[in-house]
Parts: sequence; structure tokens; C-alpha cells
Amino acid sequence: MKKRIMVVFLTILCIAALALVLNGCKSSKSEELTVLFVPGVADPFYFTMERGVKEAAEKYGINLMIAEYPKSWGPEAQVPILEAAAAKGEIDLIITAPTSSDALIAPLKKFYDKGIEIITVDTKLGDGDYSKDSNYSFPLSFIGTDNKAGGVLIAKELGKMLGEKGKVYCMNTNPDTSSVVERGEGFKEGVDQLPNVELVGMDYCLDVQQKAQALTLAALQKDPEIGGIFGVNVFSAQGSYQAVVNAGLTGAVKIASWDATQTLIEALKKGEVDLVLAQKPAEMGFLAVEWGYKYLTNKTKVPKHISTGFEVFTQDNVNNPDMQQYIYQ
Ligand code: T6T
Repeated sequence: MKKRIMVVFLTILCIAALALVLNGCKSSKSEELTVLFVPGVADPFYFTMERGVKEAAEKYGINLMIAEYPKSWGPEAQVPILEAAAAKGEIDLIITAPTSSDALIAPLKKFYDKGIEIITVDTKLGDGDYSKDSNYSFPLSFIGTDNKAGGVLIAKELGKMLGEKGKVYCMNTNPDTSSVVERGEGFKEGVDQLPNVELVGMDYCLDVQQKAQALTLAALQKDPEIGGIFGVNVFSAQGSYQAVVNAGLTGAVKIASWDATQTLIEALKKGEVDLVLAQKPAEMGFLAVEWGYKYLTNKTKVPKHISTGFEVFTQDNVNNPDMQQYIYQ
């Protein structure tokens, strides 16, 4: 009799332990998971990221919600979209590119406190080090490009194009967005390593192509010795190179651009742009969904930071078949 009571007791214990383990995972069935993707802005970079997000969601049978694309860059446009989209369903994970390192902390923390996991892609909260304790360390991971390394590389390449001497200018976008800030810092650092190259200015176009064009033109008029320009993202690069073309300075002013849009690749082929750095947005999106899925179904430990790398297009490799996959679409 005593033995039978013991067996019953042990069985109940085992069932309770199993229930506890299962409860630790949000869901054991992928169909139950809902992921919300909130892009940074309507541009080819995030459209390409969406492809990766969709591909992974299909692979893992995840219910995917895609928020409206903000028409301009910044928290004023992104936060209301995030809140409206998150109110539409029971969400397990939000994947987003915070358009400000500071201003997005509180809005995202609010959802995290409700039990929703967060992964930031492309841009980060605070300094992006989610492994140390802070008011912004709640996301599962930051998945994106090593923007600083890219900025240093661009300085080096632009330096080579200028014969290691001359003046360069940087068309940046926003002073409180981690990605572009780090590109600018990397560029400065790289130029500092070139004793005969001088960085004569860095302006912010707030992600408006027209403004980038006007600012670049003004910089060229102010300092006609500028021989190289770095455009740090889609709209700043597209605006800068257009300004150079309109000023009749194609070839005389070298252009290094960031983001492999069809427009910039075509310009590279025509010789209006000299270098295009391609990020891997589809990979960022895919990995964010995949790691979120692994965490939510199995509590798999997610790396706090995943670097997705980049590729560099030049006139020499732009037609190579193996490079075509890096063009945004
Ligand atoms: O360069 C990308 C992205 O990495 C950046 O954070 C914001 O601008 C883009 O979306 C391009 O427009």
C-alpha cells in the first residue's frame, strides 16, 4: 500500500515538473506564435528585410503581422505605428529597427513588460550592449551590420580613390540613430588614419533625399576642393550623387555610398557612383524570426548580438553573378 502511495506521489510530482517546464516556453506549437515586424521607414532596405522576415515566418509556420511602413524617419512617425499595430493582436515577439536609440526605449519597454519579447534589427537601443544590466537591455538580441567597421572601410577606399590626399565630406542622416551615427564615427576614424585626407564636413539630411541633395550642393559650392563624398544610407547617398551629377562633377568627385538599391547600383554601372556597400537586410529579418522562434518554443539561449556582415560593390564586380543576390529588392 505504502509503495502504491509512493508511486502515485511520484507520478504527480513528475506531471507538475513537466507542466512547469512547458509553462516556461511561451508555446510548444509554432502556429500559436505571432510576430510583429515594425520597419524603420519605407525604403528598399526595409522592403528587403521584410522578404527575410516572411521567408522565416513561412518556414516556421508563424503568424506574421507587418506594421504600416513609416513615411519618414523618426519616433514621431514610428511610435504611433508600433502602438496601433501591437493593439491589433496577441503578439509574442516584436521585431523592429528603433529609429532613435533613446526615444524608443520606453515605448518598447512597455510591450516587454506586458510579456512580449523584443528583437532589434539594424539599429539598437542605447549602446546596443544588451548583455549588461541597463534600462535598455531587455531585448533578446541586436541583429545588424557592424556599421563602424563599414565606415572605416569606406574612408580607406575613398582615400585610395583620391590617391591618399584631398578633402572629403560626409552626408549623414540622423544624429540619434545608432546605425548612421556609427557609420559617421567609423568614417571619421578611418579618415584620421590618412594623414593627407581631411574631413571638411558632416551634415544631417534627416533621411530626406531632397535635403541631402541641397546640402551636398551647398558643401561643394562652399569648398570646391572636395574630392570625395560618403553618403551614409539610401536617401543621403542618392541625394549626394544626384547633386554631383547635376553640378557636372561626375568622375571629378568620387562617391562612396551605403546601401545597394537598384538606383545606386545603376549609378555605379554608369560611373556616377564609385562604390556601394551592401548590407544584408534579408538575413537580418530571417535571423530575427528564427532566433525568436527558437527562444519562444525552446527557450534556446539567443546571442545578444549577431553581426550580419556586408559586401562591397565596385565597377569591377558589379556584374558578377554571385554579387546580384546582394542588391536590395
Ligand atoms: O541604411 C539603412 C539602415 O541601415 C539605416 O539604419 C537607415 O537607413 C536605411 O534604412 C537606408 O535608408
